[in-house]
Amino acid sequence: MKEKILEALKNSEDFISGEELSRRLGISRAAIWKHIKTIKDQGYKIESISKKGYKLEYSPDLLTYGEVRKYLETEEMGRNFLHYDSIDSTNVLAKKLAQEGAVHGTVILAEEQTSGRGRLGRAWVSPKSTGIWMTVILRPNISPFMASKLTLIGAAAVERAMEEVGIEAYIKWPNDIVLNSKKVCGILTEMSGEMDRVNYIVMGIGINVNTNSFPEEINSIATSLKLETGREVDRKLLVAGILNNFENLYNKFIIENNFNQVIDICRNKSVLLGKDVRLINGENIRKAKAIDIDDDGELIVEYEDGVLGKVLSGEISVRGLYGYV
Ligand code: BT5
Repeated sequence: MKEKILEALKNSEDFISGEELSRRLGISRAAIWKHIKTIKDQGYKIESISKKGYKLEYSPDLLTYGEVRKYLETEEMGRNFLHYDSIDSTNVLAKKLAQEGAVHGTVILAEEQTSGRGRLGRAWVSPKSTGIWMTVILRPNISPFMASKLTLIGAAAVERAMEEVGIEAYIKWPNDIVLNSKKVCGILTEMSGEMDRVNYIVMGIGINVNTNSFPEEINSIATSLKLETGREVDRKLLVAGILNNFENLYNKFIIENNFNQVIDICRNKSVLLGKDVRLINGENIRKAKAIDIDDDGELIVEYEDGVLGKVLSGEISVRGLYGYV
């Protein structure tokens, strides 16, 4: 109901009376007044004048479904959309909701995460309303070993969406998006499944959008779209753009088994190819040269002894990025 009232206010250039709203929406004027109060508490400025009614003066920069919806062109992604002011981690909640049966395409988005997570239990810095911290719940009918491909679909969708808002970003296989040699986005894909069947997958995407500064410990490796472009970027457009592109690329892969476009994007926008890299596997570090990304999304490397190898996932560091000299 709250969304409907906001919608009506947004569509009306002038004041709209409580009576009119109550007639249109079939609830009492007292109920309208209560909803208006909650909407105001969210940061919307609504002028109210007796006899005239209500007028929306200002909408805050919030990533609610009501704000994102008008840019969404999807059928499934983001059509069930849960928005939180503050939450521990969208991936953690997504897993719980997926376990309880949440539908494919459900998006959980928070303005702030108090315990955002990266891979291997690392922390993800997620300050209030300056970034995009969201997780999509997916229920693909694929075998578990295909799951790592979804991270690449996510990375390609983020790259496309950034391009659509005029930002040229690069992909650091498999889960980072990079701008001017610094990390602007990370993706965390987690799966629940059995040997031959995926139960569900949650894909968390974290993007530093309008962040002005970072804590000391990541200051040298992290950046934001605003810091690199010198302008504020509309988070709503970016969220919708990611979901639109993701649904497209995801359906091509799942329905048509067509992964070409994703691979093309990951290859053309790769920061790794042709570079000397270190493959990090716990304590084990191996030097290699990144040669290609094959049609399955695996990284092809050439080790120092000239032997070629395939890397399915993992930690890669590359000279010139994130402070590695
Ligand atoms: C990632 O892990 O890059 C995956 C990040 C996924 C975050 C999203 S936000 C929505 C969803 N909910 C969650 O709780 N998580 C997902 P990894 O490759 O392990 O990189 C983590 C490392 O990146 C950290 O150890 C830091 O060095 C660095 N880092 C932390 N916060 C950062 C930030 N905001 N921007 C750039 N780098 C950051």
